[in-house]
Formats: sequence, structure tokens, C-alpha cells
Amino acid sequence: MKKNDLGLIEEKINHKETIDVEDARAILKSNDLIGIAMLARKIKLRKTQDKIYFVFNKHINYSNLCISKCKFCAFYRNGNEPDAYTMSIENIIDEIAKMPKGIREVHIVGGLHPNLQFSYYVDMISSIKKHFPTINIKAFTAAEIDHFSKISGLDYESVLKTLKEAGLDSMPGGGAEVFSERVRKKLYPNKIPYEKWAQIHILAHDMGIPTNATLLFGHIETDDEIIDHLFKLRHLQEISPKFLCFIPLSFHPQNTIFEGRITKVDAVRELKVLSLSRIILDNFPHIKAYWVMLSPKVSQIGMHFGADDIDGTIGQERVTHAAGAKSPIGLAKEKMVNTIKNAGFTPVERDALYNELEIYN
Ligand code: V47
Repeated sequence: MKKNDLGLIEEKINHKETIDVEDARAILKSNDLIGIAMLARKIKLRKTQDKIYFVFNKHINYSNLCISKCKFCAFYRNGNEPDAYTMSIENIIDEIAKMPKGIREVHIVGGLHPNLQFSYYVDMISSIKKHFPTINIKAFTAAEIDHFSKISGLDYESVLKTLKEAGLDSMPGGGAEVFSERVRKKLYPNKIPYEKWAQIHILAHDMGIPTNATLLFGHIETDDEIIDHLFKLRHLQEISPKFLCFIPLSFHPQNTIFEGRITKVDAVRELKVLSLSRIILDNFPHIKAYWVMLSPKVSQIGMHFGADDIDGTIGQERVTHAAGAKSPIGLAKEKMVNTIKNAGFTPVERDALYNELEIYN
């Protein structure tokens, strides 16, 4: 790469211009890691100053039974294995009740279950809302919404409306993987394509349900497929501006068919993709350095590479840990605050909708 390429990109950022595909390619190819960090950081500081957000939350993975059988996934089971499980709604309520007071978000996702009825999911949301009215419910990826539509015979709009009436507050960004038909056909042919993922998120936005978006990288995707994914999301946010946060997820190969064939991407690649996300998605309010995937240490550095959020305390995460993540099972609130402070930023506790609850000066 020519010496001044990042300089030209910086000029665009200074003028709040969007970078183009060539610029994005240059960023991913550049070895000037600090230069890349400075570009992304400039946008981060413009948007959220020195604040880094976190949420006191709990993940609920209600079942690992899944008919999608994505090749990148170490979490799913067919149903007869000894560790296949499905939580009852009472189990879910008990799990949340065990959390210390002050929890503000539950993040609920699971497999595409072969037998559960749509009423299970509606009852789950309404029971949580009834028992814990102050907790935001962030639940169900677009892939799950598509599945609920198939099992209920309802269209997407009716599924979302029913869940919203039951108490759904927002939706996570999973199930997006990489919006490349080439990769989808190879790794997740049973999962919804980009068009349906986009349609569901736009419908949710229209109904007042804000959503997140993700990218799964570090498997067989090319640089151009990452770049195309990010520009597609940028476009979606232009026409339907209710995305709250983008989360780049780095692939963990352990316990998948890729174990021994693909090495997990290193921190440099994770930080470059994080920065590129902040730069292309300058119309997204937040970019998350998700500590579960990145490790708490890399996510701390990620704060200097454009991230303004590190997710939350989690409680217990199963999807990435099934695939060999070495990060802790959960983090205490004090640990989150210290991690952010030690990186030189101001910790801000938020709820699922990014309302600021407490600033830790
Ligand atoms: O869609 C599955 C990914 C996603 C593996 O919205 C894997 O705030 C790495 O979307 N290695 C689910 N990744 C998680 C997710 C998420 C996480 C945190 C916050 C938010 C949010 C959303 O996890 C899946 C898939 O892309 N995934 N298996 C794996 N082996």
C-alpha cells in the first residue's frame, strides 16, 4: 500500500464523506495498525466522546436443538445427544431470578427448534415481562423470526407484532453471518438469505423494535465479502435507521468441522475488521467489541479501534464457549468498569436501548 493511502481516507473522514470499496480494501491490506486505529477512533470520539457502554445483562440460550445445522456452529444438537437441552419457561424465570438485583437486559437466542410451538416463545416473553417488568427483553434473531413464521403459518409482520405485544423490546443482530450467497450455500444453506434478514429487520424497525446487526468473519469469506456485507448494512441503515449497534464476530473453529483446518484469526485481524466497521458504518450509533468473542483483553484494546461498547456481564454464554472460547463465562460489573477505566475511557452503564443509567467517573 502507498504511504499516503490512509492519509487520503483520513481526509474523507474529516469531511464526513463515506469511504469507497477501494479504501476499504486498502484498510484491510494495510499494516499501519495504529493509523487504522486513529481513523476509527476519530469517528468513535465524534459520536460518543470518551464513553464506553456496557449493560448488566444475562444471556439465555433456551435450547440447543436446531434444524439449521450451520457448519460453523458448535452449539447445536439434533435432539438425542446427552447434552441436548430445552429450557422450560419456569427454568428461564428461575435463571433470571437468580441474578443479582439491577439486571437490565436479557439477551435470548436459541436454535431453530424442531418441535416447539410459537406459543412457547410468546409465553416466554410475556412471562419474563410479567415477572421482571424493568428488564429489557432483547430476543430472537431474524433466523428465529423466519422459523416462527414457518411453524405458526403467520407472516413476519404478525409474528413480530405478537412478540412485541408480549413484551419484546429489541432484537439482537445474529443470523446475519456473511451476506454472501457463495458462503451461505457452503456453510449455512438452511439459513435465511440476506433479502429475508433485511426484510425482517426493516419490518421490526417499522414497528418500533430497534435491532442490531452482526458479521461472522474468519472462516472462508474474502475481504470483498466482508466489505460488501458492511456496505449492505450501511445502505439498510440509510433506508431504515433503527439499527442500534453493529457487532463483528470472529469465528471460533473448535468443535466444528473446521477444527484443525482453520486457525482462529489473530487480534490484528479482529482489530482491523472492528475499525473498518466503525469507518464504513458511520451511520450506526454504536460498534461493539464483544468481549466473549474477542477476550476481555482484545476488547479493551478495541476501545482504541473504534468500539464504544463491550456488551455486558452475560451471566453464562453457551454459543461461543461451545466453540472453544477461552474467555470467562461471565464478568462482574466491577470488572467491566475497571476494564473500561484502565483503557482510559469513561464507563457508562446502559440499558438495551442505550439509555444511560450510570456514569462511572
Ligand atoms: O449468528 C455461531 C455466531 C451469532 C460461532 O446483538 C459463532 O448485541 C463464532 O449474534 N464462532 C450469535 N461465532 C451471537 C450474536 C450476538 C452476540 C453478542 C451480541 C449480539 C447483539 C449478538 O454467533 C451467530 C453466529 O454468527 N456464532 N457459532 C462460532 N463457532
